[in-house]
Amino acid sequence: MRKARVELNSRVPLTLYSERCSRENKNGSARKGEREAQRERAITTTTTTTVFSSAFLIRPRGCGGGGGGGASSSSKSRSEKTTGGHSGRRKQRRPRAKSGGAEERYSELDDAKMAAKSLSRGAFILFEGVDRCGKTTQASKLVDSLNQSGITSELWRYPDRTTTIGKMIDDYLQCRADSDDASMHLLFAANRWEKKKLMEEKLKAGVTLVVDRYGYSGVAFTTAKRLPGLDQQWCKHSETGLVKPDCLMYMEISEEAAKKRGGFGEERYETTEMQKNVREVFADLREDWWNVVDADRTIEEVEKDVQKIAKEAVERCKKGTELQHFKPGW
Ligand code: FDM
Ligand code: MG
Repeated sequence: MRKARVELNSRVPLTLYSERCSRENKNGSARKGEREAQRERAITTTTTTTVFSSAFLIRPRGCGGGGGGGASSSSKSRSEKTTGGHSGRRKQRRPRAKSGGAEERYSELDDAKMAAKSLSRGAFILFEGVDRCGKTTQASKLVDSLNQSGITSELWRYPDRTTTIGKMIDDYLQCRADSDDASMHLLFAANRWEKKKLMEEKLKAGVTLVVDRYGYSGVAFTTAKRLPGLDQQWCKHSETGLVKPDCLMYMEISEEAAKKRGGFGEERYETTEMQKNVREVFADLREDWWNVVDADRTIEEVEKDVQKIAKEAVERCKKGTELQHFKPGW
């Protein structure tokens, strides 16, 4: 048991903890020894590493009285990591165990529950698709309906044309400026990187972010140019490390339905050829976990599906789940 803990929590100063425990037991505190065994049984019932380690981190307090010494900087940083920066709040709310094995066992289980709760956060819901698939309409409808039902949500869109980088992108898209294709791809990505920290903070604070386009558009549009060197792998690289969405709604619209929704605007990529290529790259990027929404239908029909999928994602994240990031090669 102790060996297993060492593997899972190698950054926690275990020597200190176990030395203290054995000292106490040697001093003839049989009751404390039994309490330890009970705690250990309670902890082994928790299955996830996160919950396990969070419960464990509180052990030095019960073990050595106060736990200040044991909770050195390394265990602190571990605690912050597993609780998404809410460790302070969790400490304050922790019910104090008075005495007796049973009560303390319950308090350990409370700790485990609280650890899971502290991972509770907002959901990152992403809309992707070709132009005129209705993602902007659906994204803003979703934010309204989530907020109305008490789920704090914000609508984000990429490119974010309000930042300095975003203004350069806007000039490029509106053909007021020209630039190298690789550098433009990196600017679109930089526009996401510059908001990564804020995005993480919002999600951890419980805000649900409904995002209109993200890195998938980044990869799809640059790859759609079919330029040597700017292949999918190269395009994905600049997204590695960014926050990965919890839920992706791919708004699938047929070419015929898209045509019926009016002509193209004046922006750089709004051409039949480009949109056709983008559609193909999106099909290639598609993964099993995506929600493919039939966007050929009426706004109301699509909205119904979107809301159901989104609310499930919100619930999942509310229960507690760690933020995901794009891994190398994805
Ligand atoms: N676009 C969007 C890119 O080329 N790369 C990106 O990373 C992103 C997010 O910008 F033509 C393109 C896609 C589209 C244009 O988007 C602006 P809107 O949603 O059509 O305004
Ligand atoms: Mg557009």
